[in-house]
Amino acid sequence: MTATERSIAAAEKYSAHNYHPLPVVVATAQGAWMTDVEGRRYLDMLAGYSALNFGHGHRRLIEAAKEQLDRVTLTSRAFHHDRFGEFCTALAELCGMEMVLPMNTGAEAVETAVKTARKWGYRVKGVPDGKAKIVVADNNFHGRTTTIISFSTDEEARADYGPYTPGFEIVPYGDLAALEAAVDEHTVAVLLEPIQGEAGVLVPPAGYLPGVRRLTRERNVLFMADEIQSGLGRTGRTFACEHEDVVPDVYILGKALGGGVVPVSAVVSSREVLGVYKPGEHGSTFGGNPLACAVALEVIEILRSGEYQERAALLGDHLHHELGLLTGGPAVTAVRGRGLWAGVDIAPGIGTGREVSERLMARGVLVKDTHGATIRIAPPLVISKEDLDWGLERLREVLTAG
Ligand code: IF1
Repeated sequence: MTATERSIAAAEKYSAHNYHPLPVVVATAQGAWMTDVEGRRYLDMLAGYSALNFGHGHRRLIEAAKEQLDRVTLTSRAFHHDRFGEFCTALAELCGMEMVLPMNTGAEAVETAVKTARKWGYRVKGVPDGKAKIVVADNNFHGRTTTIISFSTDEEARADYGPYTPGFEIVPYGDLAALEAAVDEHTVAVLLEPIQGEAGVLVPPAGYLPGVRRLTRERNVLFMADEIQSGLGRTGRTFACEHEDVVPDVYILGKALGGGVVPVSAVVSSREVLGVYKPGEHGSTFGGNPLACAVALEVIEILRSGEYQERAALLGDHLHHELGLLTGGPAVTAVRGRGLWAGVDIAPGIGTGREVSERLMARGVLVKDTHGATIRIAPPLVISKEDLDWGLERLREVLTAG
């Protein structure tokens, strides 16, 4: 057996089959490239679903982690530590907000946002206890906890997990009239991805996000933007909401906030909103730990220069120009996205998203399919134009080889 076969066999035998990974076993990675156990190199065009915006092994992030490892890695929130106040200050400033509640995974941050909106609804807005409603969009993806899949429209994500958490209403994404009709006196928040990732990198119609902003402000409802995948440079701006000059009441962040080194997530908002918490009302063992804060502080410092946002904007224009040339041909039926983020719909005759992903893997490019016929392209923002063009050439080969 090869090293690849041995590793996959062990995973098959001893891990639950809640994923169907491509048959590649990564051993090392640097920048936009990964190397498997056989020494074969692959261009990473998934970047950990945007957790690796700054690439694999970013020197400043690794150094920040190494330095903190020799100081203190965990205190719990029972005590202060010397990176915590610094991290919360820097993140609040990056977001133009007043307060931060740090967690670890994206789903934990979304759950925290749901709890925050409900508590704000009862304690500030004056919604009767137990009546709080949160409006979400169809085809959303906000994580995989029992409450979050309760408002999913993806049967694969929610089947067999009932009974489901009540208090959510689903409206069509991009439909302002439907959203307006759903918001009532018990509505405490609207929770949306500014661009829907798992749904296939769906950019909402122009004017939708500003319309959501206007409506939620008029109705005293929190606009909570899940920027876990769309945020922190991916679309060519720090936040995807910026493309339409929208500032939500609440940012929900994760993935790239930890630089692909450690899980770091957070809810960022005003003192009026996050000020609803009293000690003991919410928490997490690892939330805001020293190692997470040290790495996230370096991520925030990197983002402050705007260099990665600029790269994603410029290279993203090139990416979408090249993908646009494929659209309308026999192989690609549609392309969507912003910045260094694209969803490419493959024509049925060419193959499924999974089949195209496997053909790309054979040519040294790693992407992830989503919902059957779409492949997601989201390389680390550190990718060079040459490497991006090399990856696009492999895609053209796969799409024309048939
Ligand atoms: C998997 C999808 C992407 C997210 C948004 C919250 C979370 C995610 C907008 C939760 C996480 C990940 C989860 C991962 C694959 C990936 C994914 F395919 F699942 F839907 F990116 F599109 N909000 N997305 O995208 O963050 O708890 O995972 O840290 O579950 O397979 P998490």
